[in-house]
Amino acid sequence: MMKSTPRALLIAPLAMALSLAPTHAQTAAPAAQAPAQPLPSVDPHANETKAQRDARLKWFREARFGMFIHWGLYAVPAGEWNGQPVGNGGEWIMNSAKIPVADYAALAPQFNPTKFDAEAWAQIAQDAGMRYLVITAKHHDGFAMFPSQAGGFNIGASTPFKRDPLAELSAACRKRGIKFGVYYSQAQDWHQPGGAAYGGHWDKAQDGDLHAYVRAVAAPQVRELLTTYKPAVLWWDTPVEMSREDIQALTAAFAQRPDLIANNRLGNGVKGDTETPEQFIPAQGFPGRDWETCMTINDTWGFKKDDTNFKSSESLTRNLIDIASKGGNYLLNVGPDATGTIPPPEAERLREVGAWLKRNGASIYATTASPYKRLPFEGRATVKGNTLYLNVFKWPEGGLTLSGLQTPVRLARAVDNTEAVPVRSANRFEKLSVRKDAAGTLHISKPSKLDAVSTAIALELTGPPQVLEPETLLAPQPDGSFKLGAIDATLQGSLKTEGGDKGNIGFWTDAADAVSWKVAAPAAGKYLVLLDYSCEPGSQGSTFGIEVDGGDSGLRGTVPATASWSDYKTMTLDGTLALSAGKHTLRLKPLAKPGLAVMNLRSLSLTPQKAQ
Ligand code: H79
Repeated sequence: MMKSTPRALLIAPLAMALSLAPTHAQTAAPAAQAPAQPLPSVDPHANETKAQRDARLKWFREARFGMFIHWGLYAVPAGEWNGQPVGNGGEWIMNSAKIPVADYAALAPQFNPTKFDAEAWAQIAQDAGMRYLVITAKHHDGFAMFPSQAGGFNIGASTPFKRDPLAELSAACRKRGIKFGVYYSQAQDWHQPGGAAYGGHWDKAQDGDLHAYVRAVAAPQVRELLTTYKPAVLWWDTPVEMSREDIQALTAAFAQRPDLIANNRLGNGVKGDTETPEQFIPAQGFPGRDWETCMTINDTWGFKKDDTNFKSSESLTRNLIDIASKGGNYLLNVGPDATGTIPPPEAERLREVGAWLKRNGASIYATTASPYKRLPFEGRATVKGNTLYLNVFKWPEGGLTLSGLQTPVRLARAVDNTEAVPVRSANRFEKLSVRKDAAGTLHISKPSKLDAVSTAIALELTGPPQVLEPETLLAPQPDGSFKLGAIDATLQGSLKTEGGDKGNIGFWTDAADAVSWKVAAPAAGKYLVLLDYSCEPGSQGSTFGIEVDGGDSGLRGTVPATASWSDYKTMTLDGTLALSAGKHTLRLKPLAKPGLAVMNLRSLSLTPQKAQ
């Protein structure tokens, strides 16, 4: 299932496993050539100024919440083939069940989603508080959800449904001020000859040249999409083996949409506008980059009739708050069925998120990332101008406190208290008291009504929030042991954390990347070192060492395999780590990486050894 796949490592193995024509690496390079001139960038936005970029991305940065829609022919089998449930996402069924091209194409005449109502879908998005929408114009199965001149396998030519969902939906969005976007799978296409396929082609009808496919189908379809539906977002996916010429062909029509926002999945090193963490929330965001977490509402993107593992509206809302606090957007998916209906349990959860946003949206929309890495309560912070918003998931028993805020508080108020203050207007709100103690810590009074999902509070300051957060210096737990987790780690290189407080450090595909923590040892002592880690079979055997304050401690480890990237085990290193009293920097540094990645690391624990 998608849930237990090595999220941190999805894209790399995908690129490696695709069966394609020989790559440049496999072609013998001519010897003794003059060094190649760096080629001009193929990124259409490479030359814009910061001001131009800020203007282009303004709406996206303010939007914070969007609807992803995966809708296509795969809604017909709905996760089942020949009466058997098929694993993986519903939109992957053709590949997962290795369905022959002709058999899959035979689904098209059965696809007649007469209940499709673009107005109703756009209304669901609007009621959820979503400010943009991205729909699959063509997924990996190669079926275009719009009548296309550039490929015969599409909703206009191949189905009894004689309508154009993209035209209807883009119009319904425009009416409501919702930005309209399209997803387009530019490399994988399991129907057209030459299209790429994860794991290789399984039907001769798929064979052909990828670059010819891009020229004949993908690039012309992208042009059709940009000129006909005038999308604000273009969402590429699974880039593989895209040559410079492919990229140029695919982006040739960008000139028609100068304000287009395109993600980082085009290929050939094009960075695009947005980072796209899939199915996870990066623990520390992507400082300096715009980003968007895309996530399923259950465990599939495309409709599966048996998947009822819906996330609660509480966790969806808190995900949105978490993402906003890290400066990102939440692109939350729905998977409409073959009749054209968004499953009612999905619509219902979106309505509930929307109800919370209606009351507390000021703490989300048009905000920027939290100035805090950690808060002393379960919750998150965001910033808008001179206002610091706190979203408190669980009101602390001992009252709400906040340290490190240097900017004076002018006024503290509840963001939502429509019940406590019946006549609500711009200048009617519930005021909260703020007391500053001798240590400079703020104590904020409790609003009369707490929200079960998250209580939003606004601290209006005399200027933009200045925060002096004490460096994350980890103190021992009551039993004398130290727990060094992902959220407190300092990451070097391209390492990323995911999953918040209980998260892990992943994407460890470069052995030059290291991770460190700062600890404060109350007294000199010796510690056993334990790792909470995972490592998929095939990637085991990486070795690493532990440094203390830049010096080699002599401690070494070798990573054994666990069942999968999501199966965590504990390993104890041979020997002990000696720490003198005081502050130290501990660094875990790979020495060799024979496989794809070093490991996923949840935490390092130091357990004190009794003096002999
Ligand atoms: O459209 C959604 C996914 O279908 C698509 N991106 C999101 C937005 C996506 N395509 N590929 N991937 C994500 C990553 C690859 C996942 C894989 Fe697998 C893991 C390919 C093989 C193992 C999932 C599990 C698909 C097949 C088995």
